[in-house]
Amino acid sequence: MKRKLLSMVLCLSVVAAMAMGCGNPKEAKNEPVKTSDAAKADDKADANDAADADDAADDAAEDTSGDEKLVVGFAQIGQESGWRDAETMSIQTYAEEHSDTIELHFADAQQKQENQIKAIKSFIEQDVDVIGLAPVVETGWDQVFAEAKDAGIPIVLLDRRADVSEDLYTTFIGSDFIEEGKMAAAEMAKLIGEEGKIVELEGTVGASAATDRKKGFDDEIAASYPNIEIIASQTGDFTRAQGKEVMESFLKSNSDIKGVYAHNDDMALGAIEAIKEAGLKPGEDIKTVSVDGVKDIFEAMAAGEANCTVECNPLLGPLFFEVAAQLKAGESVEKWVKSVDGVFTADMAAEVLPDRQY
Ligand code: GYE
Repeated sequence: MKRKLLSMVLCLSVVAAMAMGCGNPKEAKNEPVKTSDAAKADDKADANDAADADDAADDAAEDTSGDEKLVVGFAQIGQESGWRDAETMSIQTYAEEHSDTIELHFADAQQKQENQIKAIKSFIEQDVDVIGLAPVVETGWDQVFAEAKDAGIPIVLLDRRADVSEDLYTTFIGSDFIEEGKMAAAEMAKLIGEEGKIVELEGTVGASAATDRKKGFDDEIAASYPNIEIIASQTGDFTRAQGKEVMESFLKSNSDIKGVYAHNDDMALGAIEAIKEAGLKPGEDIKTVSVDGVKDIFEAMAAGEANCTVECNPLLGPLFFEVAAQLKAGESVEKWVKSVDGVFTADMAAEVLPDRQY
């Protein structure tokens, strides 16, 4: 009882801190974190037919468990971006709304792989039904995944891939990052008239979302746009602060940058600040293309300060629990449950902005 109260207090401060935009208290330990009613209001949107997923997850959880709950451990990366916060909210809200059939153990690894590994080990000890993981980097998972496999607990990779043999995880739910990079390259080419110097802000070193967004973009530029030159490419770790810092240094050493491609919107938003501080106009003097589709980039596009975003939907909670319920029921799932991404340009921003859910 005491524990429940503590977790509610914790969760209320999480939601309050998130609402103020200052990040939430770190959850280094594997304490279950529950969300409050306030959070639910923010996360009503459907992700990839989330409504269907919602029903199916409900059915599956009820059909298979009787009065036994679906117990899921989720090892989140951290709070590096608006996208990540939206995903966390989607997972926690879904679990809270289905607390009669679902028990969620949530860990925030504060961007550290060692914390994610610790969380997985503790989920194994707790003998959860399914382990969910957004792997901060691609490599280094073999041993702990093998431990989960030995314990008979399936691993579901959410939103980023892990570089392990296929028998060590059940499925990957997420986007085709190479395709996102290619779409971004085509948009950048259009924006700058297929010629000129551009710079690239990369995501976290070793993260599949960064490696593949770079590969898709760079390969497409090299193959189809001989007059576009990527003059600098450096990591900004998927954060706004580092996106700004790296862009500042790019601007100091180059005077003729025509475009910036950022592996996520937060880094683009940081770059926009740096461009303004350098006395240039983002969206005009320097065009922007980024990935995610968070509300802030739509606002920047509507204000004429950003040009394009490739949407990557973070509202994966319903789908994740649907898959978890299927696994608990012993059903097989596809090896890759693919998210569908789309391109949004500045001219669409004002119209779609009121309906953006994250
Ligand atoms: O694009 C970025 C986040 O893994 C797809 O991680 C995700 C990426 C997302 O921090 O904003």
